Amino acid sequence: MRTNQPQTIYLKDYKVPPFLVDHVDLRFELFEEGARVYNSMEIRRNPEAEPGQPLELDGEGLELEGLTLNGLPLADSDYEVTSGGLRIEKVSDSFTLGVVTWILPQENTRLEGLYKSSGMFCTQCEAEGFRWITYFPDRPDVMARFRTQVEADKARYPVLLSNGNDVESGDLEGGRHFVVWEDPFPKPCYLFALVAGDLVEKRDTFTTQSGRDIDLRMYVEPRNAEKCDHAIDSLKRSMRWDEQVYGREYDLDIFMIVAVDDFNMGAMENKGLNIFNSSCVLASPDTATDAAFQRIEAIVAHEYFHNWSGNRVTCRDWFQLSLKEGFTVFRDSQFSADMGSPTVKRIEDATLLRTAQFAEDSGPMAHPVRPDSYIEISNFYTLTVYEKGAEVVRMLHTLLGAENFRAGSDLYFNRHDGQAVTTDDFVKAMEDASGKDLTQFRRWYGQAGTPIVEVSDEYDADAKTYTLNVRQYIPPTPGQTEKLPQHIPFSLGLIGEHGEDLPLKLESGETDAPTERVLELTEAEHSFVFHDVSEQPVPSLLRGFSAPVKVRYPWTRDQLLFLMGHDSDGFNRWDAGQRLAVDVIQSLINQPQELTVDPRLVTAFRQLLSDSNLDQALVAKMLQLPSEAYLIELSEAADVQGIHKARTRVLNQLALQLRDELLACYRRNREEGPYEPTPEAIARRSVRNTALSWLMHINDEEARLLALQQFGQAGNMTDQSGALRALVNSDFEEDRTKALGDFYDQFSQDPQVVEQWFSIQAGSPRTGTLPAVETLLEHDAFDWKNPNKIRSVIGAFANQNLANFHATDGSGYRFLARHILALDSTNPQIAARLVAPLTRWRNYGDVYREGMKAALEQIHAKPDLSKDVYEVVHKSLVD
Ligand code: B3K
Ligand code: ZN
Repeated sequence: MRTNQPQTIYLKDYKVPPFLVDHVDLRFELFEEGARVYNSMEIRRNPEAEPGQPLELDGEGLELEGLTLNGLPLADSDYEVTSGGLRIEKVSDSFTLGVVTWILPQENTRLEGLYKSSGMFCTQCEAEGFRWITYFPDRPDVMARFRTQVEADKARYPVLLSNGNDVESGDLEGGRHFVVWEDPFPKPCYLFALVAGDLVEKRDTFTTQSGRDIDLRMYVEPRNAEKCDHAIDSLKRSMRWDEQVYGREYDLDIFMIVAVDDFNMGAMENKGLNIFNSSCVLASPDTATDAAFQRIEAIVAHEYFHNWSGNRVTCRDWFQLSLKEGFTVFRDSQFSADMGSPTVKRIEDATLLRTAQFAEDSGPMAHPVRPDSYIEISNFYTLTVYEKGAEVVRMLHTLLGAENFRAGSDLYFNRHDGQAVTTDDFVKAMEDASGKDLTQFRRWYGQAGTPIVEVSDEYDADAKTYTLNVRQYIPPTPGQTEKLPQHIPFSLGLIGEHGEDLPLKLESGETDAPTERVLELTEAEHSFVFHDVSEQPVPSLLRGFSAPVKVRYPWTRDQLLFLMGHDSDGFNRWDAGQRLAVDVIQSLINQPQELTVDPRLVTAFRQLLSDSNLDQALVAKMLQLPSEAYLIELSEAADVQGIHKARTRVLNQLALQLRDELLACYRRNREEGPYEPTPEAIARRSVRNTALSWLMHINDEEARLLALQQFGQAGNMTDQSGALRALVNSDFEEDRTKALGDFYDQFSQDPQVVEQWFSIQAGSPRTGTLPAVETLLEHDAFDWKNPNKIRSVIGAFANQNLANFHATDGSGYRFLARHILALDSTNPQIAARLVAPLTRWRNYGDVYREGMKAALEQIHAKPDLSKDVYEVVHKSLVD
């Protein structure tokens, strides 16, 4: 067992920093055996803090080599090195502190602070990584101007980068050289970055709306030189969009992007020097799928948008993380909607939220968008803070309207530029600019859990009134048993018998009534009466997923079919299809084989496959059956094997009955011309690859030939990996083995493609059996130090391959626990993320629960468990 209980940090304990740092002068000497960091800080007492406090700086894993106060060495008795930092009891009101530390980037497997990744030095400081580089007040409300000198061997590390502008460079003795960087904008140390390596530079220019030329520079390893165009184009589109939609212009003269292979997450918005996981920035049509192209565009935009929402205006403390993340995710999702299909983007966001964030909300780690406490902040980079946080901002946009929202964001940026602020400051700016009272709306930040909105209706044919009764409540979450009603924008329409939208008259005789309204739910219960309704309508509820809530209404299958075919809201058309499929699948769980799939579902899918006048981007989404993960989320005591079998049965039945339509659809959507990642082309590829995968599920011989042909002749990775995935999920064992071998031989030198190759296998119910996954871990290309490889094998197995992971003998759980324990010592952040599939053990059926719990207990018992893993495991086990 862990001997010392890790400390919990509370929002209510927040105090302003006792000392401020105005300026930091850093000098890095990078060597093969380690790095020396010279840090000189101009510090002064914070006039707003309690007087007389000692100076305390954060530091972890540092070897202190020198310490001076105003240039004079400090005596040993004048300071104390503690486990988490450095304490100097007596200091004056303003002084310069010099610190020299020696660190070991080569041995840094945690990938926070300064570390080495394939021969280059790089950093990751958010949230609390800077303390692994030097002693410093490592908190976001201390904002300083940074000057950074980087020194290294010139031949090995010709490129030396840091934040801001390069102001000086030159040669040093012994084949070494240096570059000095100056960042004129004060920033918290979590935005500090350094890169040193042998990298090629790709250059471009962007002219801002006010006519300034910005130097765009992308740095990658030479083998990746041809994979930069998409990221650079995405960056330019993002820069233009942020000017047009938010009036935000870039502020430095240079904007740099660097790709590194070993990275704990997707990317990082360091001021002027964004660092990316290679898999989230490098792309070429023959190595990256459509999904990767879209992900890259979104992440490049996200990091760029942080320059205003995060960097110019930053967070006061880490409880406010959603201030920058929720807002920036909302901004990147608006951007992606504008670049492609808004309905498809909304479907993707809602799917992620309903599958994974709702699960988080009903599990042991449930927390508000603005958490009240944490043990390890890295564990709070969650779907709740990011995606639900973005939904909260979206609801503000809906409630205020686009114009007031823009006025609110202008006020927010102008009022708080250069400051570290709170989510409440954000809402206040929206409130002040719009004049709308957002008092109750603020509960979205403080209450955890997914609101449930129950709807019932009555139609009075004589009075021609239609009444909607709406009730909202939030189930209890850990530490929050009583919840108050929230302010929910609830968008709806009513559909008449011919599929037309009916006018929504809240008063009888109302003229020009709209056919869509956003009702504002504020009470626990409401009744809305619509007048002059001449026939019993079908309600289209929560159009566009206007709030992150669960809607309950007793739809019949016929009503869902009707909405699928007629709803003018594309999102709700898709949603009706999902609800229908969920209902059909759920009704077949553990039912006798003779029970057939509802023929109405078959008819609905036939229509989707055959009508080429439908929006193919929407059709591509509507053809996807609800995932096993979503079906599990919807269950009380999930029967994973039952869900897997029922879903597979529906898939097989649909494929058998629609074979001819699937083949025709495949042929109709065959690729023509050169690869283009446009929404239309992406939709076509998605539809045809879905058709192929369904046909391969039933081992269709004609489809087999098409799959082999597509695999061999594909001109892009979407089609090539689509064919590979279809082969892998078929019973054509010989073809599958050969295709996997050929694919590896073709791409063995490309880490991003090898990661796809791993995840296709580990995520497949056919090829991802536990022994096969164990074999993948032994593969030469697997690397325990590379988070992408860990995610593509262990992550894909535990999160996508649910039938094998949840084997009823518990072997999948023991496997995961074993690897979490090993990773806990090398990379605690990654280890903690891998615990997630075990945390909701209480929501599973009896045959699963004990095994999941036992795995958690086994992890919990490790002595000196990292606080990252401890927090997740401990919270999962407490009653
Ligand atoms: N801000 C970073 C995330 C940092 C995660 C640190 N554990 C990337 C982003 O959200 O843009
Ligand atoms: Zn972000």
